[in-house]
Amino acid sequence: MTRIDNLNSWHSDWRGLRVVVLGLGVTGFSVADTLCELGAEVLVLAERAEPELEDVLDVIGVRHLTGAKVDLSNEASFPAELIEFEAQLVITSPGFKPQHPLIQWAERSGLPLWIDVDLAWRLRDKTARVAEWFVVTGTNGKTTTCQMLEAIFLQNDMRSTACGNIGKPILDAIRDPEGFDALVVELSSFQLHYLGAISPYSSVVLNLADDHLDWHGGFDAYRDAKAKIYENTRIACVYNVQDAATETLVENADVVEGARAIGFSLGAPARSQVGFVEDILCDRAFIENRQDEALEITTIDDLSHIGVLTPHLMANVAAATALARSFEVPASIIREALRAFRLDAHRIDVVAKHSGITWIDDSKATNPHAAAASLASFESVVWIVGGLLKGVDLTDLVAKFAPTLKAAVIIGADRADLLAIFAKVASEVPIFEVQAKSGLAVMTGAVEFASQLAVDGDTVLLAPAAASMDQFKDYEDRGQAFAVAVQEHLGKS
Ligand code: UMA
Repeated sequence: MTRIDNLNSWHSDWRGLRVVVLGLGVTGFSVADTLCELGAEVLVLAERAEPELEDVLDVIGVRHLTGAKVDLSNEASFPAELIEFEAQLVITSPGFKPQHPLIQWAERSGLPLWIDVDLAWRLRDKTARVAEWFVVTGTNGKTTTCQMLEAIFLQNDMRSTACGNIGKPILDAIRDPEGFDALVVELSSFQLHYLGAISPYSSVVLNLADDHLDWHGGFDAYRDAKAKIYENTRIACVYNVQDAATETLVENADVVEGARAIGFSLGAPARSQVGFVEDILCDRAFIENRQDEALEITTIDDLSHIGVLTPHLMANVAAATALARSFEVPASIIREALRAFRLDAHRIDVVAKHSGITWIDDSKATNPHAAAASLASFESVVWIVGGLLKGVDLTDLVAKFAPTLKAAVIIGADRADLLAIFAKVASEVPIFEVQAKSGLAVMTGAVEFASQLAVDGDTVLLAPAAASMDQFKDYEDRGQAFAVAVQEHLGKS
């Protein structure tokens, strides 16, 4: 047994442990800060860093080598300080690809390689109130599902927070002085790739489709990373009845004895499922007599205020409900929480309705799977599409929705790829290419084109099926620019 194997608690002796932390974004900072509090010796390495974070590290006395000060692009140029440090553990930020020279170096050196979630799991007993973990992944809908589950737990008078990939590093939640009853942990495929052993209360893979293939090096590696979420689950492995791949992952998982496989469905629930009987959401999983009965949770009417009630959103509601019911949250509480729930901006957000044309911002649709959910919801669409494609092929998506497309307005850095795809599988769809390079100008151009094509009854849909960082700060910035461009245009017209 090594020293690392014994470090299983906040109260273990972490003092003097030499840890290399990779990255200085929100994850790297939270890891370095936590380890510093525990008395470990920390060396942070990053190719770029916010000066403010570096300043804080200086104040707390954490060493860091970042930006132009280091060349991390190949092992020969690694700083001498890294080798002299004689690390005992490496904790990476999720953005580091498995092929990164530092990751390769850590693996070759036989060093334990963790992600922040591994550290958080070991430190979860910081306060007397030790939270149960509900872990959520999937290609799409993670954030919405996590937010719904958090809202349900809060309504149930539990201390709960959504954390992880959602934007709040999990170690920030772990270090909360009051502790939590439940952590709703959104995990990305990057985090799951590096994750070691945790044992969540319940877990879910919402859906599985192509995304981040360049990072993982292919679909199989991406799927295998997602599969890890079910490992060691104690109570319920929740899967998507409409997405057979997720059920297969459950079947192959090594879970704690007694853990159940629970399906969520858009259709009527079979035994051990949560689903919709016409317009009523029902539980046939966590009731005594599930052979013959179903428990009403809520109705479509109660959900209609949330926004455009796409099948995708209904699936998120069913998944969050299944997770909450696995913790025995009463139906009436779930219903109340969902009645009060509101979606974040940029998720199938109706920006304007004017002259019979509906303008919709779904900037959050950063991959084809999310864009498909959006496109399927409307009959005649002028589609604003494009951005950074991340190695994902949009051919199937374009081919599938070509019949409902009035036109496509192409934005983003990877426009040439998209133009070729449209020429190949949707040559009848009129195409417009926006040449502007970044920011509002891109959306002003896109909206200008779209407005010339859309007529009464059409939807102009920003659902780019691609990441935003080529032309915008992030997907929120992209959605915001769209909304501003639409308002400016309508102000003029
Ligand atoms: N870095 C390098 N070299 C690399 C990669 C990163 O030096 O090859 C350094 C950067 O210079 C910077 C730091 O690492 O100093 C950034 O680390 P990071 O890219 O892992 O980002 P964080 O700021 O730590 O944010 C991460 C998640 N980002 C990614 O996975 C890319 C955030 O998810 C998450 O909210 C946060 O941790 C808290 O858990 C964002 C995301 O885009 C929102 N996630 C992807 C998605 O949802 O599709 C996976």
